[in-house]
This record gives sequence, structure tokens and C-alpha cells, in this order.
Amino acid sequence: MPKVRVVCAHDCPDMCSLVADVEGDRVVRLQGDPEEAYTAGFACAKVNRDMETLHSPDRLRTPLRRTGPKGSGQFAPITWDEALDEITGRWKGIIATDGPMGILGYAYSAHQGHMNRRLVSGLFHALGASRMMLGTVCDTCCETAWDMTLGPVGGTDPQAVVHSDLVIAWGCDLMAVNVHFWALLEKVRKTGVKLVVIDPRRSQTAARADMHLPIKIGTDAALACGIAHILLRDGKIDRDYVAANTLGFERWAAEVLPNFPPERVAEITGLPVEDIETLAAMYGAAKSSLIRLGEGMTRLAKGGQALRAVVTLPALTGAYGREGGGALLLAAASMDFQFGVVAKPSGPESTRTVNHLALGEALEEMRDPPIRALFIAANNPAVTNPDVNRLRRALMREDLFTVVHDPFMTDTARYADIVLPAATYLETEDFYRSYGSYRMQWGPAAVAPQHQAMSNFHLAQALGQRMGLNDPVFSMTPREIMPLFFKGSTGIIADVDPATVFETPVKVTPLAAQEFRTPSGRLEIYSETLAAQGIPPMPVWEPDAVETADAARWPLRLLTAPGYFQAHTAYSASPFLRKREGDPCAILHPEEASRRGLSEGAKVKLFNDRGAVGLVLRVSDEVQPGVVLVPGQRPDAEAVSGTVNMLCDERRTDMGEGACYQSTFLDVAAWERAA
Ligand SMILES: Nc1nc2c(c(=O)[nH]1)N[C@H]1C(S)=C(S)[C@@H](COP(=O)(O)OP(=O)(O)OC[C@H]3O[C@@H](n4cnc5c(=O)[nH]c(N)nc54)[C@H](O)[C@@H]3O)O[C@H]1N2
Ligand SMILES: Nc1nc2c(c(=O)[nH]1)N[C@H]1C(S)=C(S)[C@@H](COP(=O)(O)OP(=O)(O)OC[C@H]3O[C@@H](n4cnc5c(=O)[nH]c(N)nc54)[C@H](O)[C@@H]3O)O[C@H]1N2
Ligand code: SF4
Ligand SMILES: [Mo]
Repeated sequence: MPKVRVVCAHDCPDMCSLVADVEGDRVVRLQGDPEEAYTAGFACAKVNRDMETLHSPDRLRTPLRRTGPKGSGQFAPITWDEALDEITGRWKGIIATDGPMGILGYAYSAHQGHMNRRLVSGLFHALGASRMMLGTVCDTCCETAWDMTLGPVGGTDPQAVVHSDLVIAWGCDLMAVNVHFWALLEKVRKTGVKLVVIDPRRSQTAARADMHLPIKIGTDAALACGIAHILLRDGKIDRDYVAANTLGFERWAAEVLPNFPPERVAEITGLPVEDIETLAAMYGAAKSSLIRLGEGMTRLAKGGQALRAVVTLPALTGAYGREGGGALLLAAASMDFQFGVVAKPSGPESTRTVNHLALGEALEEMRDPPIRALFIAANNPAVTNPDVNRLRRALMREDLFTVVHDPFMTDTARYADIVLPAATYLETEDFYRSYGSYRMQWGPAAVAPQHQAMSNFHLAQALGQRMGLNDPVFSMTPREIMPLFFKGSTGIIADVDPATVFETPVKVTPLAAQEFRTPSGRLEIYSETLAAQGIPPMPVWEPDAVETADAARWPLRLLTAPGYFQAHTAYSASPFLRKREGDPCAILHPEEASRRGLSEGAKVKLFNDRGAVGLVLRVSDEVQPGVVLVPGQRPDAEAVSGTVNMLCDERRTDMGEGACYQSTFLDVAAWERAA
């Protein structure tokens, strides 16, 4: 049976190398590649089932045109030629009357490699359309906060964890989102290395840690300042490292740290003083401590401060200077690929920007010109964006021409005028670069596109050609384009030969000591850039006025985290994975449940000023009193009613204009009584 070595394209830091067993035009088995070191022969439980999604009877088979009212989900098949002619005809009309900014291309990274995800952006860049500020739904807050502190540079190599002497998973559920790092860490722990988890809930990772600190949501900056306070008090600062590599320590130590003695930090974070002291002592004693950061702690109003405070710690002990020490949020920025070749083939320097998370606002409020054409690919914003009620209302606009490209009829696609069947990563070739490790790989297609599906890459080329774009990328093959990603690259990928990448997975290694690419070339505890923006220039915890006011009105705070078997909505096509994940649920502490007379399995209503959703209740002390955990973002049809993002607003984080899902306050009641 032919075996094809492919790459998992899902939005996941691990970027596994996979082996697909192919029978005719079907993938019959998918496994982790035993010959690639990080993948180590296993894929996660989700992706082992991807052939079911690939060959699902629910795949879209042909292009579709809307036949009923907007949002009704009534469509009839049309040919590809009809669909492409209609789309480009409408776009040309809008360009003629309103100019290209009347069009918005809305395409995110999920579930494809760089060729497929970026050429769609490239199409709209070349047209001069309104441009997306990408990723605000996901990682722009933590990424901006990192950049303000260390500069645009990757963190510690996860494969260097073999040299770490203490690991802290800070707001990161490794067993859900980073299973190969977890596997490596398990081996390291056998040698005596301790794992500390800092997370408001007892995640599967926290349950297996040596120490779990169930911190209150949104108080990480206080804990980090408290640890720094103790390190300073106890003479555990590596003065030489700090003097040579950081900016602003003395001012921080004089003006901020005195305000964070352990007693106050305990009050803010809800953690016992002894645990804070123990953690600080462990951290101060370790030489090559590694902090693996998740994004969860930054999805709230002051998320940027939280991340800045935490990533300052490895500088205080000098861990950044040692192999296996430091912090890892993302690796990508250290790999200098020339993706602009496809993402920015031509077009004006700048146009108008639409924040990814605020699509509803943009569709309702933008003028001169209004957005009249919307093209969505590889995104399900009607479920995954905050304030989806507003977005869905905006998508009902009769004068908006919406195209959605997806392998499935999603909640978003239901609002489209034209729906186009998309190929998945198993049906298209692409170049992959991990964002959570220092690896890259070329992935061929395992099988041809199913039914009439078309890849993002080929669709962008077909649309580009019909729109009269002459840039070479709209007629080159992916194999011809790939070497251009390396042309003129510097740093750790400068010596990689693209010809090798066509043949085999490639690992690169960052410098053992952390680099800083800030304006000062040092880790900036004090940031002039932030000061100029009116943001506190040194890491600090301060209460947020809006959160404080909402907390006084509502008894519960929303905690959101990825599901173990559902990665956003992309896996909702697999009945097996849906069943493993269980019904869309809300998890309450036993005290909170009994106070409301609610029990395990009950249908409950989660509500606040923005709306109400119906979920199934689970009662567990994995969460603290005062919070309600809603794992994942699940389509309406799976839930009792609605989807969690109906309760979240479009507010932006302090840095990076990111989403504040966890600045959501609410209450829970019985579903029947509420209805
Ligand atoms: N409340 C709350 N909301 C959140 C989050 C949270 O923690 N809490 N997390 C946020 C985060 S981190 C993110 S990244 C976003 C993710 O949100 P989205 O980017 O919307 O991700 P998915 O829901 O997986 O939707 C991806 C869509 O792409 C389709 N698809 C898969 N492969 C292809 C392909 O090759 N081509 C095309 N055209 N389509 C394809 C899938 O079928 C699916 O419909 O959600 C955010 N929303
Ligand atoms: N299985 C699975 N894997 C995925 C995804 C998925 O949906 N499912 N999504 C992919 C995508 S798009 C992304 S962006 C990444 C997501 O990666 P992240 O969003 O970083 O997910 P986690 O690492 O689980 O981090 C969330 C953790 O932070 C905790 N947390 C929440 N608030 C706070 C806080 O205030 N302080 C602290 N200390 N912790 C807090 C949550 O309880 C949770 O355990 O993962 C990717 N991988
Ligand atoms: S762990 Fe991540 S990269 Fe690996 S197979 Fe699963 S989703 Fe894909
Ligand atoms: Mo994400």
C-alpha cells in the first residue's frame, strides 16, 4: 500500500510529520512519522481520525449559490465557472463604483500550510482591498507583549528541554495543545526535573504536575511581580546577567516590586503565601528553568501586562543565558522566511485595516466605502469570533455579497451568497513551518481533491487571473514558489537548502542564549515604546475598571480553554471526536452548582447583558468557585442553544488589540426555568 509522508496542518505548535496509507483515492490510515524526531511516531488523538473528516459524507461537493433568504442555509449547486464568473463580476463592479477597499478578504491560518494560507491574503493585498489585522482572535496580545519585552524573536527551543532543570507550564495545558513537548517532558521528569503548572483550573496537565497553583484569572502579573520581589529580597538576582542584558531593572525594583510583597500577592491571586514562597524559592534555585507559556492568560483586558511580567523572570535568574533555560511562547519569529512573496505579491503599501475580531463592527460601521463584498476562507467567525450575535446580524445585510470557502457547510457558510468547496491539507501540497518548535517540512498531497474541492492556493490563483493580476505567483506551481521563501533569508535558516526541504523534515537550532531584538537590544523591563503609547512601561498588575464593575454585577467569570478532542470548530465534522469531547458544556465548582440547585448533566443557561446560551452542566472541582469553564467553541447545532461567543464582546486587550474572551462576566441558571 502506498505511503505518503505528509504534514499535519492543524493550528498546533507541534507540526507533526505524518505517514498516510493510501488505497486508491482514499487515505485509510494516518500515523505519526517514526523517522521525525519531534513527532516521535505518534499523532494526537484528533488527527489519527483525519481521514474520516477527509472522506466525510458531509463534505461540500460542488460550489453552491444561495436560493433562500440570507442565513437560511438554502443553496443550489452551480459550476465552478459560474461561481468564479459571478464572484469576479461582483468584485469588478464594486471596484468600479467604490474602489477596492469595498472588498474584504478574511482568511486566517487555520489548518493549512503557508502557501495555501498566504496566497489568499496575497490576492486581496494585490487587489488593494481592505486588509485584515490578522490573529487578534488568537495571539496578537501575547505576541505584542513578547515583542515589547524581547523583540520579534523566537523563544527557547522546546527540544532543549533536555537541558532544563525546572519547567513551568504557565497558562498552558500541554496535554491539550502541545502533546509532543509533553512527551519529551515526561522523559525529562524521570530524571528528577519538576513541573509546576500555573493555571486557574486543574487541567489534565495540572493534575499530573509536581505543583499546581490555581491562580485567579487575570492575576498572573501580580504573581510574577511577587516572585521578582522575593528573588530580590533573597538575593537571588543574577546581577551580572541583568546588568548586561536588561533595561530598567533598577527602576522596576524601586518603583514597582515593593508593591508586591507575598501577602498582597496572595490576596490578589488567591494563592497561599507558602505556595508563592515555595515557587519563588524553586525558581531562584534553578539555573536553566524553562517557562512554557500558553496564550490563555492574555485573553483578557490586561493580558499584555501579564505576559510581560512573566517573561521578565528568566532574565532575573540569568536562565535566558543558559541552554534549556528561558521562556517559550512562539518560535516562528526566529525563522526569517520570505512569505511576502505570496502574501504581498503587489498592491498598495497600505489601505484600510479591519481587526480580525471586530468583523461585525466593520461590516456594520465602516463607511467610505462600506464593505460590500466579503470573502471568508478557513475561518468560522460566526462561532469563533467574540460577539457573534452582532456578527451574524451584520452578515444578514442584503447589500453584502459574501463568499465562503470551506470543506463543510459551517455556521458561517450558511450566511454566504456563494459557498465554495475547499480541499483540506491532505489534498494539497504545501510548505510547513512550525510555530512552536524550530522545524520545517514540505508536504505533498496524499490524495487528489475530493469531489470538486479546490485548494486555497488554486482558488486564489483562479480568482487572481480572472481579476487580471499578472504577478508570477498567480501562475507558478507551489514547488516553483517554495525556494523563494528562502531567498535572501538570514539568521538560523540562512544555510538551509530548499532542495533538502523537498526531501526530508529539517530542524534548525536557535542560539543557546536567548537573543533580544528590541530597540535597545536588551530585554526591556522598561519599554519606551509602551510609554509613548500611554501604557504602563514596566510590568505591573493593576485592576481593570471595566472588569471590576462587571464583577460587581455578575457572580461568575468565563474561563475558556481548548477542548481535548475539538480544536476550535475544525474537528466538528468527526462524529467520533465530537462524542469523545462530549456535548458542549459548562463546568462549575460543586459549591456554585449546589447554590443554584443545579446538578451534573442538567441543561443550563449561561447569560449576561449580551445574550444567553444553553449548555450541559458538568460539576467538578477542577475549577474554582467564581468561574465557569466553557471548553472550546462549538457550533450551535451541537449545543442546547447558541455558542459561547454570544456572551463575549469585541473589547480589545491592552496590547496587540486582541480578544478579551475572559473579561466576560455572567451567571448560570437552570435552562427550563430560564426558558
Ligand atoms: N470564546 C473563545 N473563542 C475563541 C477562542 C477561545 O479561546 N475562546 N480561541 C480563539 C482562537 S485561539 C482561534 S485561533 C480562533 C480559531 O477560529 P477559526 O480560525 O474560525 O478556526 P476553526 O473554528 O477551526 O475554523 C476553521 C475553518 O476552516 C475550515 N478549513 C479547514 N481546512 C481548510 C482548508 O484547507 N481550506 C479552507 N478554505 N478551509 C479549511 C474548517 O472546516 C473550519 O470551518 O478561535 C478563537 N475563538
Ligand atoms: N486540542 C487542541 N489543540 C489546540 C487548539 C485547540 O482548540 N484544541 N487550538 C490551537 C490554537 S489556535 C491555539 S492559539 C493554541 C491555543 O493555545 P492556548 O490558548 O495557549 O491554550 P492552552 O495552552 O491550553 O492555554 C490555555 C490555558 O490557560 C489557562 N488560563 C486561562 N486564563 C488564565 C489566566 O488568567 N492565568 C493563567 N495562568 N492561566 C490561564 C486555561 O485554563 C488553559 O488551561 O493551541 C492550538 N492547539
Ligand atoms: S499534535 Fe498537533 S500537529 Fe500533531 S497531529 Fe495533533 S494537531 Fe497535528
Ligand atoms: Mo489560536
